[in-house]
Parts: sequence; structure tokens; C-alpha cells
Amino acid sequence: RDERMKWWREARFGMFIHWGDYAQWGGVYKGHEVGHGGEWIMNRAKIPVAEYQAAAKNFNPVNYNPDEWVRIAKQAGMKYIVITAKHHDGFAMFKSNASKWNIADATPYGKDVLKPLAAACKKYGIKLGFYYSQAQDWNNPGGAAARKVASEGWANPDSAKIDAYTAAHSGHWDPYQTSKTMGEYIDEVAVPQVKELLTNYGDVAVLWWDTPTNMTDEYANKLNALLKLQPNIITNDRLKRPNFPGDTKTPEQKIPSLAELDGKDWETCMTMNGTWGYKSYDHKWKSPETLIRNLVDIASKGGNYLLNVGPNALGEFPKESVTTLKVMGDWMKTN
Ligand code: FUL
Repeated sequence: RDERMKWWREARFGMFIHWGDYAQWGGVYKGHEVGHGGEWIMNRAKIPVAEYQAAAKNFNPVNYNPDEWVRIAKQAGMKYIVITAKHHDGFAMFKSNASKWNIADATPYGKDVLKPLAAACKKYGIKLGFYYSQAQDWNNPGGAAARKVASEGWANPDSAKIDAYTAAHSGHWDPYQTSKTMGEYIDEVAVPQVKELLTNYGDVAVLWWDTPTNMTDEYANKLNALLKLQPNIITNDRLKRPNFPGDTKTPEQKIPSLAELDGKDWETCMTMNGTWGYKSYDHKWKSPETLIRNLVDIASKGGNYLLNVGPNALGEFPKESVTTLKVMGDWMKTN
């Protein structure tokens, strides 16, 4: 175990990338700014499945330049990248045979974006990991939906009706979402897609599970068993609670105090502004000073810092993120 964890323990600094079809909404639905992270817009605004999927025709990240992304991460002193291969909206950023709801089949861009990222990471000696939302999936039927009420985000005219519906249908707001069971979704989508991710992209350094809504030990065991495809892979503690602790703890948007540390490896994930997925109107950027202080605090306590970038629908990093990462990298070089 120690041999496997060695690079991770020395890494200290990594880049989280939240990028998906949701970027094209930029946090806005029908002219309304929707609350919470930009990647949650479908759930918060309760966008019907057909409408959300139809909008994928507007997702065409022609300026995507993975070589540049990896160079920015490397220059900043980051040692690894974890990218959302599939977030809660179920949209696969890779060519998948398990669901047509993927970037290669559902958008004008028509290409897998993980393949060239894996190549760029290899070229620059940066480790690559995949975030995969194993339980929540709002577009592949049978996937779970954490119950967030519409009125917490943009209170649309139908909120009361929609909230009553989601309460009666375990968080779902569109009948299509419950047209299969979660067991079917796990077998037909999650298991085959994780297999694709662990087979088609060379070395995968990290599998970052998220939000174990309605997970069972049976589902978790099926997914966990696939990790043998990548004997050196490192996983987090979000596959299913309890019983599946993984290798690392994942404090979110906070840095543990010394008293909270229990000897287990940990990684603080954090946004640079207030959202994981791109929002056109979120300008609450943390200063480079704050982020450098965070990095020092985390490193001194033996943790890793996974700092997020939320690229836009064209495939560009927000310019504020690029500038800040440059400052951080320059500081690292002189300290
Ligand atoms: C959370 C998710 O729901 C957010 O969208 C984000 O991915 C964060 C890192 O984890 O639980």
C-alpha cells in the first residue's frame, strides 16, 4: 500500500477539472441565475431530460487544447489532474458504448476529450485520474438523484408542483429517470463505463467517486471489483458509506484542523471561485495569496490540495484561473 501511495503523498498539489455539457448553460436557465454549482443546474432548475439533452447540440468545445491545460497545471507545480469523466448529469466526456449520452455521440464536437488529455499528461509526466459519478445520474434512467428542491435554486413557476413530485419519486423530476431500476443502471451504464475508463486510457492514477446516493454494498462491490484493471489506482472515500473507505478522505471546501487528522491520507478539494462547473457570472475569485496560504497549510499538515478549474463550453479555462495558477507556480519556484 505504501509503495502505491508514494507518488500521491509527495504530490501535495493537483488540479481538479469540472467540465461537461453543463458548461454551456453557464449557470443560467431561461434568463435566471440558478443557485449552487454550475454542474448542478439540471437538478436545481429541474430541466426535463429531453430539453437538457437537446441542448447538447450547443456543446462544441472547439478551443479545447489539452496540451495547454496540462502545461498550465505543470507550471503551477501540480503533479496530477482529476477530471470529471461523468458528473451527476450522466454526460460522458468520452466515447462510450454503454450510453449514447456522451460527447462523441451527442454533440457536434463528436470526439472523446479524455484520450488527448491522457496523451498530454503522459507527455508532461503528470498523473491523470478520473472523477466518475457512480450513483447520481440524471439522464441515464435508473441513476439516482439527490433530492435538491427546485425552490433552493431558481424558484421556477412550477416549483411547488415539481418539489412535490421529487418528494414522491426519490429526487427525480422527470418520469423518464425512473423508467429503469438503479440495479439496471449500475449493470448497464456504471459498470461498463468504469470498465471503459480503466481500459482505454492507459494508466489511470485515481478513481474519484462521488455522492453515494442510494448506493448499496452490492452495487459498490461491482464497481470496486473493476479497480483490479488498474492495480496501482488510488480511490477516495465516496463510493459508498460505510464499508468502502477507499484510500483517501475528501474534505470539501475546507482544511481540517490538526485535531481532526486521524492518520488517514486526505485531500482537500476546493473551488477557485464559488462553483465547480463553469458559471458565467461567478466572479468571487479567491486571491493567489489565499490559495498559496491554503496550499502551505495543507502541505504542512500532510494533505494534498486538489484545486478546481471549471472550463467553459468552448474548452477554455477562465482567464482568472490561468492568471492565479501562474502566480502560484512562480511563487513555488522561488520558495
Ligand atoms: C460534490 C458534488 O456534488 C459537486 O458537484 C462537486 O463535484 C464536488 C467536488 O463534490 O459532492
